Amino acid sequence: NAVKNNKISMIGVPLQHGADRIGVDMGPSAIRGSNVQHRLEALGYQIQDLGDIHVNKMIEAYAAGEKLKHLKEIRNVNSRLCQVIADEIGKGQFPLVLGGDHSIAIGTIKGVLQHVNKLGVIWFDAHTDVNTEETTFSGNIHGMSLAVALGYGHQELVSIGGIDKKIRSENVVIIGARSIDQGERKFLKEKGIRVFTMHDIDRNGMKQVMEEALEIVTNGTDGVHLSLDLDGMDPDDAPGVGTPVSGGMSYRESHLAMEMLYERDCLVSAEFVEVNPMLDQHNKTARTAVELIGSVFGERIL
Ligand code: HAR
Ligand code: MN
Ligand code: MN
Ligand code: MN
Repeated sequence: NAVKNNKISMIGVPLQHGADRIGVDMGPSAIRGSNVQHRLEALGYQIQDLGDIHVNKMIEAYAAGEKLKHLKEIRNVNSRLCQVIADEIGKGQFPLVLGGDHSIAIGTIKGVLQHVNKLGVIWFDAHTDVNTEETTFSGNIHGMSLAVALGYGHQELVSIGGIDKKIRSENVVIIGARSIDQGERKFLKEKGIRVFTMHDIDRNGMKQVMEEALEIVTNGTDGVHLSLDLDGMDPDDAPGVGTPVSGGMSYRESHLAMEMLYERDCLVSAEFVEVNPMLDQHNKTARTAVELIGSVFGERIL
């Protein structure tokens, strides 16, 4: 746990095979370059930077007729990530994962599940990432990672870290959603997943949304994972993302969410994904990611 345990292992995952826009593989470098380590050390944490998980840099065109793009490489990277996460938690470290496209949530969550049986998940995102082989229009695996963590999708992905290791729909909340595919709507409804859309945030405010969200993810669980896709934020505040959607969470709303998460003291792991420096403006999105990381680990204005 981030507060009782002040030891953090930082793991970069320069994966871009799960998304269509190139450049998200440079996310970990951009976040490190924005002084994430010093920021956390100033808060009293001991940081071990484990470097990057190996990713094959060659992006060959996916085979014609292959529905899930780059399935093999994404499976390999996530299997390695799963093992590293499990090892670090086993040593008593708090894993902080830097992406990379959002398909890396598969490896992170599967790794945490090796130690935490009942895991709550906060999925901060403009999208809901619950497509499967059957419903995906794009074939991009970053749009499927939450479904896989719940146990649905391609067997090559669902089996990473063990097919029995999965999260439960009643322990998941999605915050900030505003772009949901037709097949995803059906999935979310069928599984009864609680989605706090931008409408809910506009109407009730982030404070109330987070109070409800924290109640859901901590109820009957042994810990909570934060999976934060930077495209959950408004593109004005986080322009360096591959699939921006207007009308997102503001800088202040996002910070409030992080601060409330810290106060609740429930996190066992966290990941910050989809930072694409090639699409960014003066590294703004990476710097924003680092500021959110500061807040979720206890940084305060006064
Ligand atoms: N739902 C769309 C798809 O499956 C878009 C996925 C969006 N990309 C992400 N994930 N950044 O949150 O392709
Ligand atoms: Mn996402
Ligand atoms: Mn997204
Ligand atoms: Mn704005």
